[in-house]
Amino acid sequence: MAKMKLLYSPASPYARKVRAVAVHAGLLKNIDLVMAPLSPIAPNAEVDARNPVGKVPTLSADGMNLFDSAVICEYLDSKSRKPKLYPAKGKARWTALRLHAMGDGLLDAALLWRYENTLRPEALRWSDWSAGQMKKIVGVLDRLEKEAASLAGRATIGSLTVGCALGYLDFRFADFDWRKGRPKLAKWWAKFGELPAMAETRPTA
Ligand SMILES: N[C@@H](CCC(=O)N[C@@H](CS)C(=O)NCC(=O)O)C(=O)O
Repeated sequence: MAKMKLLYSPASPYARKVRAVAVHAGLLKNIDLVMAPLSPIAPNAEVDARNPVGKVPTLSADGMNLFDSAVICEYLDSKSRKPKLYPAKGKARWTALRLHAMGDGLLDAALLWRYENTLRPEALRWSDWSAGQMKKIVGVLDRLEKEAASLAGRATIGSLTVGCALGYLDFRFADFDWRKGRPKLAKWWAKFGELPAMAETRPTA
């Protein structure tokens, strides 16, 4: 298989999803990992040249530049000979995709909160905006606690994404005790987080 190239950041939870899928699929050895530091106010020329949205992860493979993480994950899964992370059909598929959307939704809100509170000049910060993002984070966590049973069983793109989202909260929101009042989710993550796909992709600053 021709070498692929992943533009990524070791702290990015979306890029972690892609790396986790690559570990699960046994494809990491086929991917050159290239660090591409960036933020909305400090773009990266190499990323911009491959991805008009200017975000990581961006994967170059088969003569294509692929983004965003959901597309890259599905591409890697399509190349995998390991058990598929995207169930082919039926309720299993929609459960996995819905969990994927919840994990990504949590991450989108967490990243917006963080940009607001770290990148934006302090005098311009808007607390209602941050509170609105935090409400989404709490809403997803509470829903996941109620639906923790749907995370059980073989890993899917849904459970991997939820894992990356919880790992991101541990990494960037350490003071926010998401485990409090959510024992089922905490118990699930304690075990799931030890899978190679998760253990080998822990975020670093
Ligand atoms: N929906 C995108 C989100 C990717 C994303 O927001 N990545 C962040 C790093 S964690 C980024 O590139 N931010 C730079 C920017 O927003 O300009 C995906 O799933 O790939």
